[in-house]
Amino acid sequence: MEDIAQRLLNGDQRALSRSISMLEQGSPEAAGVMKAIDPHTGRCYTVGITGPPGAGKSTVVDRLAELLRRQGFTVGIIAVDPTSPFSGGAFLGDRIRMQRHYLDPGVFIRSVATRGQTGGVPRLIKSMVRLLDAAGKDVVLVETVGVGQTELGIMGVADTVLVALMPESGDAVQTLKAGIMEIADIYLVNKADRDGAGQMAAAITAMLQTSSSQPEWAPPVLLTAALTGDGIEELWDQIQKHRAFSEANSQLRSRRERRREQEFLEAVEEELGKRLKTQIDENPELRSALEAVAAKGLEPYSAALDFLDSGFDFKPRWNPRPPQADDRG
Ligand SMILES: Nc1nc2c(ncn2[C@@H]2O[C@H](COP(=O)(O)OP(=O)(O)OP(=O)(O)O)[C@@H](O)[C@H]2O)c(=O)[nH]1
Ligand SMILES: [Mg+2]
Repeated sequence: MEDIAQRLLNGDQRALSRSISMLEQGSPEAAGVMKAIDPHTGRCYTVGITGPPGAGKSTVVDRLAELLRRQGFTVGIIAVDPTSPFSGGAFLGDRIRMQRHYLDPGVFIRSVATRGQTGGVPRLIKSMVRLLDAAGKDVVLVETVGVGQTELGIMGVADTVLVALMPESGDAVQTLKAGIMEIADIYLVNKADRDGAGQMAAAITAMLQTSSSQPEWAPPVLLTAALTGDGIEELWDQIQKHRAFSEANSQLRSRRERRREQEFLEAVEEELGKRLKTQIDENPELRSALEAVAAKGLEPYSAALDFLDSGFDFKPRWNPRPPQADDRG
């Protein structure tokens, strides 16, 4: 185990890939790797990008990666539930563009399917980012689709959060009001080569003026045309500005501290859930409680609370060992 962690720390991409797979599969060895690499993290900068389907998030990520590589930075890309182009579902042009990154050892691309995932996705992504960090990536870009509540959790992984919209995203702006505004550090209206981009930007700006979710940082609203690369340098400048801002007022530090706390709590919740499930078969107390609940001998909600208060032991019992003669007590 130290071996895979050590290879990862030396920048070995295969060790990185394997570690990520271990995390995804919830393999027990993953914890050992996470522990070994943790002291070597904290150097990379994480940028999240979210927004409605088809807004051009992947194209923006692709352009940012290109710009970062030109500046000599190494890049990690995590695409959560990608429909395009990482999964190959996109237009040929996008795939060809991304392929040049696949051939570049300075870019590590990984997609994560949330469906069928056993663990919590936000926790998984946070751990993944730390692996990329430990493997020496300078910048990690995390793309998630949507403007709903789940993305908010996923976006808790990022030091700077971008919300990408396009001229046709009128409905999405309504959704934004409902919550995503709290998390956006920078807005971009992509596909600025199309009609209506200016109006869209004006609508977002107007919406921002009526709120003060981030009193010290006024999120800029940028126009980009990722397909041609227009506005991408300005975007990177703004990301660096936001970074400088949040470093100066120690917002970055507190965000990262909250993120670690969050990851811990999410992992506890996940593990408890898993252990509870395995114990349904193995624990006689739990079984009899379930039977009583089913037979209406116990009311489910109050019984659940009583059950927890009774000091239920959540320790895993993978291989229950029969009592031995020398056991004490
Ligand atoms: N006209 C125009 N089209 C663009 C621009 N940026 C991206 N596109 C196109 O919009 C489509 C969607 O782009 P993606 O980058 O895949 O969008 P996405 O937001 O990642 O999409 P999902 O991951 O599926 O939600 C592709 O056909 C892109 O080529 C742009 O600046 N202008
Ligand atoms: Mg995409």
